[in-house]
Amino acid sequence: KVEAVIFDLDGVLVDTAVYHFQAWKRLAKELGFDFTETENERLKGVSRIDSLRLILNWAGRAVSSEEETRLATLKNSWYLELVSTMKVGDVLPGTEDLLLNLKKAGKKIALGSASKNAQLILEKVGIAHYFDAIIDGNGVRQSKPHPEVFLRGAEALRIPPDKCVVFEDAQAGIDAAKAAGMKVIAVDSYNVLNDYDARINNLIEVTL
Ligand code: B16
Ligand code: MG
Repeated sequence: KVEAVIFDLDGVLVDTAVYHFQAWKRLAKELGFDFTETENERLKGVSRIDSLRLILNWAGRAVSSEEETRLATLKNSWYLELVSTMKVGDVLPGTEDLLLNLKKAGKKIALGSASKNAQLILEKVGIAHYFDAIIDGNGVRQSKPHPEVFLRGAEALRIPPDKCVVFEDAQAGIDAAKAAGMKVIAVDSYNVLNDYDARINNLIEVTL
C-alpha cells in the first residue's frame, strides 16, 4: 500500500521548464552559439552546473571553474527574473486537487527536486504548505539519476522506499526513483520516457 508520494517539481507541478530553456538560450546566445529544444530535453532533471557543462560541451567550449560559476549564476539570475512573474495558482493542471486529495487520504507528501529554487517556487505558486518534506538541490550531493534525493525524501517522511510513489517527467528522475526502490509514475504526454510503472499525460488523470 502506498503511504507517501514524492513529487518532482519542474515539469510535474509547475511549468518552469520553459523558463529554464529561455534562460539557457539567452546564455548560449551571449556566448555566441545556440542549442536546440531537443538538446534542452536532456537538461530536464539535471542540476544547474551539470546542465551548463553539457551545454558548453555541445558548443565545444572549455572554460575555467571561475567562469563556470559566473555563467551558472548569470543564467540563474535570468531564470529568477522569469520566475518572479509566477503567481499563486500557476501550477500545472490537476496539481491542487491531487495534493488536496492526498492530504485528505492521510498520505505523506514530499518534494524531490534538483532545483535550488524549489522552495521559492512552491511558495510563489502557493502550494508549499502541502509538503511534509522538501528535498531540493540545496541539500543533495548526487544528482538524479542517483537515488539520493528520493531516498532522503522517504527518510524525512519516515516511510520505507517501497511504500513511496514518485511522479517524474524526466528520464534521469525515473531512473533515480527506480534505483531508490520506489514505484514511479511518468508524467509524459509525448510518450518519450521508459522504465516507469505507469504513464499519465498530466495530473488530472490521477485518481487515488
Ligand atoms: P536550478 P526538477 C530541475 O528541476 C530542472 O528540471 C532542471 O532543468 C534544472 O536545471 C534543475 O532543476 C536545477 O534547477 O537551476 O533552479 O537549481 O525537475 O528536478 O524539479
Ligand atoms: Mg522535472
